[in-house]
Amino acid sequence: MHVIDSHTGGEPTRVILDGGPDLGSGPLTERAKKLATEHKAFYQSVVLEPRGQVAMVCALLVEPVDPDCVTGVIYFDAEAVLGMCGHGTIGLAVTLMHMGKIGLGPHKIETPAGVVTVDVKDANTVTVTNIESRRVESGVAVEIEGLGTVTGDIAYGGNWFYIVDSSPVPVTPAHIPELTQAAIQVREALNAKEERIDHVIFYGPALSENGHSRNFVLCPDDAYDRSPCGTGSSARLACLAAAGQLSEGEEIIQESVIGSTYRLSYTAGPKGGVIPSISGQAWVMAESKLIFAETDPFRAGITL
Ligand code: PYC
Repeated sequence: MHVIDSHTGGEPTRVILDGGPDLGSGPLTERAKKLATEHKAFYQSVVLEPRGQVAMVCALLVEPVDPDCVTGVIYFDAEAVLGMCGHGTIGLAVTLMHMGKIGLGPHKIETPAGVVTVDVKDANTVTVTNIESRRVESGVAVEIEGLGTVTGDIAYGGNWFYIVDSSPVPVTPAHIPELTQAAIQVREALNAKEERIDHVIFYGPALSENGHSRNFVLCPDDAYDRSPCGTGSSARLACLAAAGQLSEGEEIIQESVIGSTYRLSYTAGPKGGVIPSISGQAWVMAESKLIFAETDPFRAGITL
């Protein structure tokens, strides 16, 4: 299995070029469902240690249905198949550029959440125009032991997010273990009522002079996003727009918990949401061939 690894603002993406399971040629939503329900062992073997690593998101390349797209892609982490992935799409565009498959300028990519556009500015810099994103509920309160009442918005940006504007824990690298624990508690409390939330985001003040805010993003596999999270930033843009806190075309700089940044803005969407624009940078780190030896006791990954 040939793979190319990159990172976007510190968050790794492994693009799988060949050797994935046959998912058929139906709509990407159906192929993603098939991957999730019938091939968990395959996707965990690629992403889990020792072959992968805890923060990694994989991008399985598939034939697109839409002939205008340069590729189709299905993203997954160790726990879940994702509808879309912003950092992964920036990493994928930089990888396709590195391979000589695309050049500078705009290209369409098909994901299970819909068709997105990447505008490749240089070898490392990409702007993603995501699918229409929307706030679905605001002021949703949950009681969390040790934290008290936590209030946030539920929003969709290609994945489902619960977004807390004023983090119950300081959003700094030193607090990552507590942030992780608090976000897991929040996700479990919310999903005890209704299984919908796959990511939780806590927002705090920016640490840089030009930053709008800094975020901590908990992913489905309980790893935190090293990047500011493209789909999470899309959901957040929808919330800011719905609350009248950000105008169409206004640009903000979003910091991740480790200090990497995206430039974000939106235009109004046709269905009342927002069309997010996410600009970030990725670097290719490795081109490898993964080997799955029959005699390797951990060929399926370490599952504890
Ligand atoms: O950038 O959308 C994103 C993302 C989702 C999970 C990790 N990164």
